[in-house]
Amino acid sequence: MAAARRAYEKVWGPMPGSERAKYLFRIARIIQERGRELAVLESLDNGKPIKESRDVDIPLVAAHFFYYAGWADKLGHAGFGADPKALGVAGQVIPWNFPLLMLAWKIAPALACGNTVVLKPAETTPLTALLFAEICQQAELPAGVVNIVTGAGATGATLVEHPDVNKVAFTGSTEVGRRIARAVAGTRKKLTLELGGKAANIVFDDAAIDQAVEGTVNGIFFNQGHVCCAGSRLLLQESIAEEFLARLRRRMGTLRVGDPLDKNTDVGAINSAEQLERIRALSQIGEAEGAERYTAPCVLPERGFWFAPTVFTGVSQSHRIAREEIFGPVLSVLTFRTPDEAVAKANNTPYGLSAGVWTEKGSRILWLADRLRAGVVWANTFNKFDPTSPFGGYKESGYGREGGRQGLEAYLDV
Ligand code: TXE
Repeated sequence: MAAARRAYEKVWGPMPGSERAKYLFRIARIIQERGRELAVLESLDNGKPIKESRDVDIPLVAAHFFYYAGWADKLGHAGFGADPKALGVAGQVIPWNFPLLMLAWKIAPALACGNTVVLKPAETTPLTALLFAEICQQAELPAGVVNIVTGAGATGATLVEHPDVNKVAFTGSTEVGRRIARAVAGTRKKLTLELGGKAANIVFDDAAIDQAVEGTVNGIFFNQGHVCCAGSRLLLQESIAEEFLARLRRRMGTLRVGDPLDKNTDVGAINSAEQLERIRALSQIGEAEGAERYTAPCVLPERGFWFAPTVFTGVSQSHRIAREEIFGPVLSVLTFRTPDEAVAKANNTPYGLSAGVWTEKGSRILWLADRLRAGVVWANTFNKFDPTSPFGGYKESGYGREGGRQGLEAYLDV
């Protein structure tokens, strides 16, 4: 904290934006150059398939640094006032599902605006954050601008409660988010929270079915379902439900679960024994509540933490698997008849992070996007991310936005 404060007062805060931009561009380029190394390390540490860390995570990390590098010298007169000021030192706590990408979402805008940071990675996935610290040194970023502190939840709490922190940014569970909101209440710290979700992926009878099946698979099995915006509730229009589920099961039969470092793997390892236990427990509750379980017929490796892609049908809105975030490769299927019913069911959740709509009707997409209480609504696609688009939740999914121009507001006095 002292190093971050010193760097903010003496070096990074007073530095012109055009100079800060040079460092951020340099970091972005080194991330690209060392992309393979970062991808392998991310898969080793987190368990996600190498094709995802290589083609999704690491390219998005570089894109974030490029994008916010571009903002560093353009903050004045961009809707934030003539000469907006950085906040000071940001304390940032991130989860284990997208370790380096969550770091990029937090650090890139903070630095672009002139803040310095102290970041705590999740206890099970600190490796790419530590390699990132090395990359900052390689980019000759002034000492103290970026500080990585590893540790468990208690370290995160210490960081959040530290009196010298000006801004707290958190991504993680809703429960810890609430605890952090309480800790920050009554202080002058600025806070943004990105918490859980229970997204509805809504498929209408006029949708391109095979594309929607693909989007459903990507929506829930991408990154083993360890995704806050995962399409964990599939809402099918009744007339196509049977046909759709038959095709979905067939597709699930072709998914390869296993070694994250194998380029052919589609679904990798569950991140920890604790998370595996949570997924198992909620799935058992789903069965006990009377939903019908289908498990993809795949061979799981003997050692390690694995969970086969799973779908529950006959799910009703009161079932816990329709209400609670499972954060694993488990899909709950509900049906609807009319667009109004789809909206009502989709919004019947304490969360509001994302939603998906599958239909060939443009007017229907706009009609739904207007009514779905979710920060992101995807149309005929799912889990698409872009640094230019703000991301964040309604309701218990948190507040504040990351990404885009809006993502700068969290790190500026406007
Ligand atoms: O999260 P935690 P866990 C959800 C998901 C998952 C559940 C539990 O449903 O099953 O949360 O996961 C740090 N003060 N999400 O237990 O504990 C912790 O060290 C400050 C959704 O792993 O919230 C880690 O760095 N920090 C989610 C980070 O918080 C504290 C991503 C997240 O861990 C702290 C992860 C405290 N008191 C889980 N206690 C999403 N939104 O994507 C812990 N931490």
